[in-house]
This record gives sequence, structure tokens and C-alpha cells, in this order.
Amino acid sequence: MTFVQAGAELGNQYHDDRVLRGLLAQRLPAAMHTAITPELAELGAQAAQAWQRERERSAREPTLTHWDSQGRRVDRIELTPTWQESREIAARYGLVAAGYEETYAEHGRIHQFALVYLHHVASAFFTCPLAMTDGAATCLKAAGNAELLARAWPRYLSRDPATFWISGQWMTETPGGSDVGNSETQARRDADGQWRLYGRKWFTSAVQADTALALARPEGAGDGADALTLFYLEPRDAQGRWRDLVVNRLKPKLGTRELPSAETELLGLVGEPVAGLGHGVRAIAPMLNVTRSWNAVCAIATMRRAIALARDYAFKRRAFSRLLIEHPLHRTTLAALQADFEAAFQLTFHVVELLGRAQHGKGDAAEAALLRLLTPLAKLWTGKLAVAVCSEAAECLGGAGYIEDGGLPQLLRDAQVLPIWEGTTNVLALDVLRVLRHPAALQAWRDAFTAMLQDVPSPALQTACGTLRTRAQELLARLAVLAADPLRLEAAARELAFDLARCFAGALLLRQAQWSLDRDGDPRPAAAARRFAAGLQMARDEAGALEDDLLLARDG
Ligand code: MFK
Repeated sequence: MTFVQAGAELGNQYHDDRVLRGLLAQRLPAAMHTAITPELAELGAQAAQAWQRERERSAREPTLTHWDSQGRRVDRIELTPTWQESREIAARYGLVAAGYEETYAEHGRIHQFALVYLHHVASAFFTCPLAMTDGAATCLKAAGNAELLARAWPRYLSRDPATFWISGQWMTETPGGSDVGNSETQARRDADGQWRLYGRKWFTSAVQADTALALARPEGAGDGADALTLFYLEPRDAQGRWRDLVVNRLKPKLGTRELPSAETELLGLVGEPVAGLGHGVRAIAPMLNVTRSWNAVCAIATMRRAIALARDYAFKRRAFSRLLIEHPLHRTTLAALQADFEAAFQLTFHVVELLGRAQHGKGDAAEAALLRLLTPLAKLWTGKLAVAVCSEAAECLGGAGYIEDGGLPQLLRDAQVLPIWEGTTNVLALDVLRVLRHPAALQAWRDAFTAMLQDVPSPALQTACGTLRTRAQELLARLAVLAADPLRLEAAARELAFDLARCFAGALLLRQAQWSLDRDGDPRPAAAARRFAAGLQMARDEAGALEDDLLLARDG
């Protein structure tokens, strides 16, 4: 009998996640935390079960059938079982609704995104249409379109699977990917005065959504982004048949294979302007910011899953006479992943918290400016980090990490979409420059950063605080110099954005570490904060580093 290695397994993804539990304990009122714990634990258990189930069944993808037996064009899309179940789970747990309901007021967004974080990997990217649905709800609200709000809002926020609607976001066209202003889709009025859309949408994620928001150029409106109008669409009739639209093909993608992304052609599909004519990019911007927050939440969920598998394996796999977890270098590798993840987690949930506060009119102008800046920062940094973390976690399992049904290849493939969609890293870095043109944004960043570090008195955290202060000073000085040279500023935009994200995330992690030390002396967030800050310096041979690695590697 030859040796058979036990594979990596998952426990309850809520109970096992001290980072999530710590954040909820720190940021939520105690009664709310207690009230939402059972459903979080339920989703945590479901996540582990779904992971096991997915590993055991052969890969499935949606299929597209163009014609029926009589030769009618039907473009029927058959979804995977996970996708069929996901609509029900999404409605029942209120994965969109929880972000808007008044039950927990400004904390509702933390509630919602804790649920999303736990469910994302189990959802086979049903989180994509949920993100767009959330974005569509925000967009309709921002536009104040009473008719559309009455029609779609209750459906988007429904907790009843029978009435719950999901929305798509149809922006991407062959000449206009990131540069949406090149869009070719035309809008023309018909004899009844209705707007009808004609053109090809090149990448419509979740094509089977009940509604979609799409950009199109009203006839005669002229060129450029500002001439585009944002339209609301209902692409299917009550029987589920496509209205004036054909689905040319489903996209053969690197990952997110259960997500039915399609190329479609609009053949006069009726559309309703959401926010009057023109200024379409401005009108869809609220949606972009919401979906970018979802992107960051899904990125940290992906990281957490990859690390959980690598950690579990480290306690099972023996090499060179010891478990992997007993090797200092392996521990250091896991600890680095954990520290990056914890910092990314803090930044992402800070964006979530600010989003909830802004929605409930709690924040001031400085907070709004900070939210606008941190949203692209969180999206661009976590998207990149998710790919790196999944790649390293796969390596932690050696050859087993490269085997399809172990699950890490799919995580890695799926992670690669996170830096691409919803604005690539470079497009978002340029968005950060767009925000920084308003001095209030950087001022808000600086004030919040400084205030957080001032609230960290523990001697055990002072080296890390010092490192972050130095990095931030260097960064701000560099920004000031580059501000006078637009070309060099643009060339450096990505690096500057990463630094802005990392410094702020490090400060949030220190705030969490101080809170944990004060509350019950838990040293793990402090270990993560020190590990993360030291990583920014590229030198981490100070006393205590190995002990920190041990803490972080053993228990995330
Ligand atoms: C796991 C779940 C995750 C999520 C799933 C989502 C799946 C969906 C798949 C997709 O649909 S991916 C495709 C998404 N496409 C993009 O994200 C487009 C990327 N391109 C950009 O983000 C460009 O920056 C953008 C098209 C928004 C703007 O380009 P322009 O043409 O150079 O616009 P301009 O003139 O700078 O800005 C126009 C207006 O919008 C300005 O306002 P004003 O008209 O009032 O001056 C900008 O300030 C405003 N604006 C732009 N970006 C904004 C924004 N306002 C608020 N927030 C923003 N992010």
C-alpha cells in the first residue's frame, strides 16, 4: 500500500475566521453582532460544504442553444446547478437587500458584505450579477428616477426568490472597453417615441439578468463619453424570451466559467433613460463605485480561502521529517500571505463601512472624499493581491496545488478576473489621479491616517507605526514633486496608488491590533501589523519576527 496524502479541507468559514470575527466585534454594536452571528455561521458552514461538493463534481459551464427543433432562434442559456441555487440563497440571505434595509442603519453595509464575503467562493461568481444589482439600485436612487425606482427597486431588494431581480451592467463594446466614450451602440426613437437600442455589447456579464443598465448614444448626440446616455433595459419578456436581442456566443474565459458572460447584439431593444439624456458616464459612476467595492470584498474572500487551504495542508503534510508548519521558511511564507490578507481585509471593510455611513448621511464631506479615494485604491490593490496570494498558496501545496480538483487552480484562474474587470489596475490608478485633483481627498487620507496612528499607544506597535509614518512621508513628498510634472505623475500612478493603499491599510491594521490588545490581549493582529509594516520596509530581521510568523502561520 503506498502512502496517500490527506488533502486540504475547510471548516466552518465563519468560525475559523478570526479576522472577520474581530472586525465585526470591533465595528458593530454588540447586540447587532450577536443578532447576525447565526446567519453568518450558517453561510460559513455552507461555504465549506459547497467547496467539498464542487470538488466532487466535474466542471460545469453554462451552455447556449441558438435554435429550437422548429428552427426558431431561441438563444436558450442553461445555467449550472450552483447558479440555479444561488438566486435563492442571494434573496433569502438578503445579499443585496441587507445593504439597504434600515434594520442596522449605517452598519447595514458591514452586515451585507460580511455575508457576501462568506458566500462569494461558494457562489460560482453569482456575486457578479449581485454586485451589478446593488450598483443598479444605487444608480437608480442617485438618479432619482421615480418611475424606475417604483418598478425595479423593490425587486432588486427583495428577499423573496420569486420576486427577486438581478441586473446586468452593459458597458463594454469592441471599440470601447476601458475607454467607454468610444461606445457605438445607438439609441433611436421609434414611431411611438420609445427609445430603442441598436449595437453590439461585447462583454455582457450575467447575460440572463432580469434588467440591465446600458450606455448608448442617442442619434445625433455627437461623439465622446459625455454624449452617452444611461438606459434601463428589460431584455426578456414575461415568458423569459429575449426581446429585441440575440446572444451571439458565450465567452470562452480563463476563469469564472459558470458565469454566463456573452456577446450580444441589440436589435432595437426598448430602453428607458435613467437620468435624462447625456452625461451617461457620470450617471453610471455610482454603479461603478459599488461594484468596485464588491470586487474588493470578493478579492479578500478569495485570498482568505486560498490561505485557509494552504494552512490546513501545512498541518497535514510532512516533508523532511517535519510537518510543513514546523519549517521556519514555510511559516514565514504563510505569515506573509496572512499579513497581506489582513491588511487588505481592513482596507476593504473600511470602504464598506464608509459606504454605509455615506448612504445614511452620517459622514461629512471629508469622509465622502475619503470614500471616493479609497474605493479605487481598495479595488486595484486587492485585485492584484488576490492573484499573487492564490499563486503562492497553490505553491504551498506543491504539485497538489496544481491539480484541478484540489480547487486551487480554479481559485487562481478566477482571481485573475479581479484586477481586470470593473476597471483594470491602470485605469483605476488613473481614476485615483482623477480623485487627487481635488485636494480634499488627499487631505482626508492624511488626516485619517494620522489620527489612526495617534490612537496606537502600545510599545509593541511603535516600530510598525514609525515605519508607516516614514513610508507615508516619502509618499506624500513624492506626490508633491510629481504634481508639477503630469507625464511623470501618470507614469507613477500605479505605484503611488499601491503605496496609498498599503499605508492606509497598515494604519487600519494597527488600529485593529491596538483594539485587540486592549480587549483581550490577542497578539495575532499585532503580529500581522508588524509583519505587514516590516514588509513595506523590505527588512524584517528584528527581534520577535519569527515568533510573529509562528502566530500568523498557525492561526489566521
Ligand atoms: C465579484 C464581483 C465584482 C463585480 C462584478 C462586475 C462585473 C461587471 C463586468 C463589467 O462590466 S467590467 C466593465 C467595467 N468597465 C469599466 O469599469 C470602465 C473602465 N473605465 C473607466 O472607469 C473610466 O475611467 C471611465 C469610463 C469611468 C471614465 O472615462 P472618461 O471617458 O475619461 O470619463 P471622464 O470624462 O474622466 O469622466 C466622466 C464623468 O464621470 C466625470 O464627471 P463630470 O462629468 O461630473 O465631470 C467624472 O468625474 C465621472 N467619473 C468617472 N469615474 C468616476 C466618476 N465619478 C464617480 N466615480 C467614478 N469612479
